[in-house]
Amino acid sequence: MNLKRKVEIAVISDVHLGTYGCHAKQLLTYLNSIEPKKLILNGDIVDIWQFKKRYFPKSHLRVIKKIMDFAADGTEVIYITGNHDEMLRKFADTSIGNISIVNKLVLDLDGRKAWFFHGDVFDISIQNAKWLAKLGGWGYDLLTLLNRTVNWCLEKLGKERYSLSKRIKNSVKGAVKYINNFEKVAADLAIENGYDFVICGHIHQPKMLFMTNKIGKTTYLNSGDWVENFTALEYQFKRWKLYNYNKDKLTPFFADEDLKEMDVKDLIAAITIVDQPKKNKHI
Ligand SMILES: [Mn+2]
Repeated sequence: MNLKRKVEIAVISDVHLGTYGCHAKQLLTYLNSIEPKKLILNGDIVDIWQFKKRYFPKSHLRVIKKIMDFAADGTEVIYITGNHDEMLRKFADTSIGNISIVNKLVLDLDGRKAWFFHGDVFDISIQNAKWLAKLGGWGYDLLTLLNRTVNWCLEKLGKERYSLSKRIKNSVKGAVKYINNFEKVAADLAIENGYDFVICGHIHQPKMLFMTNKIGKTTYLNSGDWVENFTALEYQFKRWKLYNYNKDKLTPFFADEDLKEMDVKDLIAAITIVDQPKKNKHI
């Protein structure tokens, strides 16, 4: 019997696997409860910056295994790179089986255009982002370039890279302003480019906002994170829904038993050996 909830698209971001803040168990429970046609991983899924700390527990491996199982079972998995997993940007526009890696994504959703990107493109300066947004199609590309150049220079100078989370933690007042600006700039950029939806992550603020300016309107969505909020975005029956693990009830489901019984060695083997023959899985 299949009791999993069918969704057309599920979007998660800012999971930060490999860090102490990541709530992999809750995420796994959520992933086990759904059956998405498309799974969009909108950046900062694996925290490669933190890798040197050598923290990668079993539950974190299980999340990776689960994502690969989705792909093996026919879910289209799209990994959009973020700033904590930007090493993957080297592999942008490549795909292995049902998994593809991209820097941004545009989808047609029942005749409406949806634009997905992580959102770290606004880190360097929201002021610059504001006027670059006015450049329409060029705005995003120029911002990407600016962001990379500044971080490249900082690294060459032996300085620390730009960290939004640090900036946000530095002042609450500043954080609120920054978040508002982030949402506004993302929406302006989307309107300028004619997108009906703009879907980001990065700022760990789950949200669904209808936004207008002089030129037009758009819907801004943010999938939140699995560090504090435990949220996801779901698209089904032509509408978006913000899923909240702590508030929304899970549909009754059966955990994937084979995943539960696997030990660390098996899990590592399962996610590193390609073309592994598929076991008989009960759904
Ligand atoms: Mn990020």
